[in-house]
Amino acid sequence: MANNVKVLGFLLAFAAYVFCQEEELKIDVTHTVEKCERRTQKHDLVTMHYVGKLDNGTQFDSSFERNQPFQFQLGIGQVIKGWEQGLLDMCPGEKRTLTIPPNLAYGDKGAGDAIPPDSTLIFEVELVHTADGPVPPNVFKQIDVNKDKELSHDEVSDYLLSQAVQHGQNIDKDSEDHKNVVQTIFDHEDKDKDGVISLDEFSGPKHDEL
Ligand SMILES: *[C@@H]1O[C@H](CO)[C@@H](O)[C@H](O)[C@H]1NC(C)=O
Ligand SMILES: [Ca+2]
Ligand SMILES: [Ca+2]
Repeated sequence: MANNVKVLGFLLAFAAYVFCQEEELKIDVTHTVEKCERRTQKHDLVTMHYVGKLDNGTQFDSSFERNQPFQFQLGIGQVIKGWEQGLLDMCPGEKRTLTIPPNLAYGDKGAGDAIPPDSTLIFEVELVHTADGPVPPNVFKQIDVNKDKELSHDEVSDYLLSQAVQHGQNIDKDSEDHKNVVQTIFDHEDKDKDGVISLDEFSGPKHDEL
């Protein structure tokens, strides 16, 4: 019985995964500008106005109503994936309608009372301003001391110890606590369980250009 439930759970998760993969972001440019000073790129600080709606037309958020545009940095996970992808290569003054499937928005959890689970979101966005933002540190590169583009147990362990020292803490490298922390990181990050964390697997700050 318990096994059947497990198998069923797995099949459902797999089906949801396959289904989600098929859903893509839709970008409609609704207003273009003739003279574009600069197009948005990863790590830009962008200022924008937006109206957010559910796909049945119910509005759940609007920066116009607050009378204040929203500012954030692209490419560092501050906003939903649909925004990260849908606001690139955009000119100040340009307007777009983004139709964002749940897997690129708030997924099967939804958000607060306003956004139910599995909601497709429609955002009407207008880029007000864009400017260079700070490039975040490449943590992967910092950890990968021997530069083989993989993180070993020792490299992760040494990195954590060096971070602790920088924060004025002294951790015993052979303590159970420290070993558990390293193991937890590998449980989470080493997806294919080959004992090293590859650049693809690594979920922390990294750049493609290594
Ligand atoms: C749209 O969906 C939301 C959330 O399910 C619901 O609260 C709202 O009443 C719906 N609006 C319309 C116009 O059907
Ligand atoms: Ca390495
Ligand atoms: Ca791996």
